[in-house]
Amino acid sequence: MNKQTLNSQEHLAKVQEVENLPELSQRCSLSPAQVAQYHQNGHLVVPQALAPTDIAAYRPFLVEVANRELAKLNDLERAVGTSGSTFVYDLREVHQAVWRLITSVAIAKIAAELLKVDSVRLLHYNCFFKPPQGLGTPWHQDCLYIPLNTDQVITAWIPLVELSPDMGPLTFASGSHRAGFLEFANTNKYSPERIVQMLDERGLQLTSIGSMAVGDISFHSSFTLHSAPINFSDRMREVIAISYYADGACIGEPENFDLSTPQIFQTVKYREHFLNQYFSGLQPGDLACSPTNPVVYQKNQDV
Ligand SMILES: O=C(O)CCC(=O)C(=O)O
Repeated sequence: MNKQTLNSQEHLAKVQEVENLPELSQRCSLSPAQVAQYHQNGHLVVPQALAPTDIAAYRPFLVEVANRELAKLNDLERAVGTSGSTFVYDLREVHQAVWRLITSVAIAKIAAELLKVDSVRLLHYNCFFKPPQGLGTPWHQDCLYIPLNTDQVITAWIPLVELSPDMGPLTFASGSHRAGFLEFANTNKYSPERIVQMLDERGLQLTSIGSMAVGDISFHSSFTLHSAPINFSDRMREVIAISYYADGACIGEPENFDLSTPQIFQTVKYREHFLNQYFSGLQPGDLACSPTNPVVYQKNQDV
């Protein structure tokens, strides 16, 4: 919704549309087995975490905002479906409909329960709109670009359309979240085949999400190594991702990265971008709290 190009009546109608959006219903109670599975593997699909009708109601706004932001990326970034160097979405200027979704208790509560914490903050959100024949997403760990001193960061990966296995589903190295920083993550030093071999040598099994229905949400830890293959289908893989962190986490010390590869250099730049834009003025050891990163779930309390 571009406010500048709307007359006041059109603008009012749009505002009304946002106001009429449903409150996302909480429909999910995690079992102890699901929480244990998340901790074992570092990832978990929660079936029907949201009502498909809720996703359908929010989708037009999410797609409109995503398309506007994706148009600003370069061709390579658009082919992958996201940017590895700047925010595609920026929490400092968020469309109202998107804000309602990304701060919704329905998703944040699941994130908190999987992290086994009482309270989570919004870290950031992103879009992963991989076009037909769009390129694969390289193997990476999110923790390398997140400037926090905690492993209690989790991402909710939310398809806006039904996903089939040929649409470039996320692929995880199950259990890799327990292996710390992996030297072959976020680097183009190794071919995908070599990485698969190295994972095999470490006994880490690959798990592809496969199909997902609208309403299913995949959660992964920031330390879990993951990638996605090419979108072989003729449909756009429309996904948005919301990341949360345990309230109380602090700004971390920068890692001592080997900056000899362009990809890791890009990761370091992205980390700096993150720090400057969202946690501006904060130093390592400071509590990671800022107006752009509010508490979105607090146990036994309405936020
Ligand atoms: O959707 C993708 O291809 C990558 C998603 C991702 O890296 C993430 O959600 O952390």
